[in-house]
Formats: sequence, C-alpha cells, structure tokens
Amino acid sequence: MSARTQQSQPSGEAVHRAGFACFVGRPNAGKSTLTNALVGKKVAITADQPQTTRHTVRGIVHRDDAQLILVDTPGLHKPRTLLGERLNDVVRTTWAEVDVIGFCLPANEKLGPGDRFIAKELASIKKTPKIAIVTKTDLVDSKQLAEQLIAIDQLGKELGFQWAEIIPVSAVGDKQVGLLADLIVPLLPEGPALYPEGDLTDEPEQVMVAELIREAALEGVRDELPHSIAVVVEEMLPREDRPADKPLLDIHAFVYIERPSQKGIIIGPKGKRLKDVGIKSRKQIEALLGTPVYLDLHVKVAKDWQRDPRQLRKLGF
Ligand SMILES: Nc1nc2c(ncn2[C@@H]2O[C@H](COP(=O)(O)OP(=O)(O)OP(=O)(O)O)[C@@H](O)[C@H]2O)c(=O)[nH]1
Ligand SMILES: [Mg+2]
Repeated sequence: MSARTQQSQPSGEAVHRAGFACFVGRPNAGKSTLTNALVGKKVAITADQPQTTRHTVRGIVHRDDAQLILVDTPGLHKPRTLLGERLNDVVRTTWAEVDVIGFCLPANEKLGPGDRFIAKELASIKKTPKIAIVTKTDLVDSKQLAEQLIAIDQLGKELGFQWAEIIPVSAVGDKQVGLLADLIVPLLPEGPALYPEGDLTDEPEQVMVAELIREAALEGVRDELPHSIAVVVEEMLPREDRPADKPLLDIHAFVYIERPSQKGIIIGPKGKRLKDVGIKSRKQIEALLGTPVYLDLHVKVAKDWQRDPRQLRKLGF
C-alpha cells in the first residue's frame, strides 16, 4: 500500500474516488482506441487516419474503489480550417477542467514538433498532474521503447515539469491498460460516483449512431476526403404496425461531403460503396441499440462546410 493511500485512509475505511481524466495528443496517437480499451466497449470511433474524433467523448470506468471518467479529445493539430480551430478549442477547454491529463505519444513515432508544441502548453497547466502515455507499444521493440521513454522524460525536464507517471501501453495488445487505470485513480479526488452504475458513456444514441456510420464511411478513403465527411442522423423512429416481437427501428441519416466531385467516391460504382457502409454500420448500430434497424443513408453536399460557420453550426460544431 502506498503512503498516499495510507494517508487518506485514517479510519481504515475504503476510500472512493471519482473524477475526470482526459486523453490528449496528436491526431492518430491512439487516444480513442485506449479510451475504448479502458471502458471495455466502443464508445469512441477510431480510424487509421488523423482527426477522427471531432468532439469530446466521455467513457466511464466503474470500479469498486473509483469511478474514472475518461474524456477522449480530438487530436490537437495545426488548424487549417475553422473546424480545426474549433476542435483545438475543445481540447484546451477540456484539459483545463479535468483532474488528470493523459498525454498520448505513439511508441512508433519519434517525438516531433507537434508533440513538443502540446507538451509546452501542458507545462503551463501547473495544477494538474500529467501522465505521459506511450501508446502502440506492440509496434516497437524494447530498445525503441526505451529510447522513447527516455526522450519523454527529457522533454518534461526541458520544459521544467515532472510527469506524474510515464507508462507504456498497448490498447490493441491489451498491455498495461489496467495498470494505467490503477495509476490514474489515486490522482482523482475522493467522492461518490458521478454517473449511474452501468453507464459507459453519456453520448446520446443519435450521436453514437452517426459516429458509427462515419466510422464505416471513413474506411478506405484517403487524402482530404476523410476530413470532408460528416454524418447527421435526422430521425430514429420505431416502424409502426410491427408485431411486438419483431420491432424495426427506422434510421434516416445524411452523409455530408464538401464538393460534388466527392459524391462519386462515397457512393461508389453502382452505389456499392455506400451500400457497404450501410451494411457495416447497421450491424454495429443493431449491436449498440439491441434492435433490428432499417438504415436509410443519403449523400448530400454541404459546400466547404469545414470553413463555413453557418454550416458548422448546422452540423453541430
Ligand atoms: N498496433 C496498434 N495500433 C493502435 C493502437 N492504438 C491505436 N492504434 C491504431 O492507431 C490508429 C489511430 O487510433 P485512434 O484511436 O483513432 O487515434 P486517435 O488518437 O483517437 O486519433 P484522432 O481521433 O484522429 O485524434 C487506428 O488505426 C488504431 O487502430 C495500439 O495499441 N496498437
Ligand atoms: Mg480519436
């Protein structure tokens, strides 16, 4: 038992802690994958492309001794659009509010200007403990990992602060994920649970459904197209006149893109790609909601929405 735990348990009674930890880092660092691994369920979509997450996603970890609320954030990056600026603002607001900051750095990429930029900003948040999380350790050998750990330790020293912890994890390989939670929990304030037992996220269903569609739509698209895609669920309604034991949920959703020229790529030859997106996301939506779903997908152009304040508002940014 650590000195810290002993101190906070004068009467020998078990202490309960509850609080917030955010994951921040460059796009594609593995923040959302790690959030899902800790929660034990997909609450945030992930993709092999930068800037997948576009809003803060709360994932809740329930333990006997604590409730840990993880706040997954969009990757902090050099913004090129109004959307990018808004996403960065969301990250900065989040890290100012949480109890613990987890800075995610992929093991397989040398520290770069993007990481230094973020670390510098973190250094100015003096009151909040900062854990450096080296992600994707399954992709490197022990030598490369050791070098990364040293570089991160050095980075903290250069910027004049001490990491509360530096921990290597693999969300995909399920390495040290539980240990990460063990390290965060003692840094949370004492207090009762903030969310009901069993809640894994506070994301509205409609948002989760839209995200699952976007995740399926992101698969296999490249260059600028991933950034151009936005998904909005317009309506979710139980189909009328269905027998009680055979319900069907009608979901109507729009996949937005920015230019007419992108339409063909999203829809694919003879509509095959869009159909595949529908099949793939429908399976996940049905698993999420626990009911059969009829998914109606339409593609629409919202011209240059990433740079247009009015369109951004309409799309929920
Ligand atoms: N091999 C390996 N790949 C990982 C691991 N964690 C994440 N990835 C992959 O890295 C890519 C990015 O993961 P995300 O979790 O979406 O990254 P993110 O930091 O949330 O990205 P943004 O939302 O764009 O900021 C995906 O292809 C993941 O499958 C890991 O532990 N091991
Ligand atoms: Mg993400």
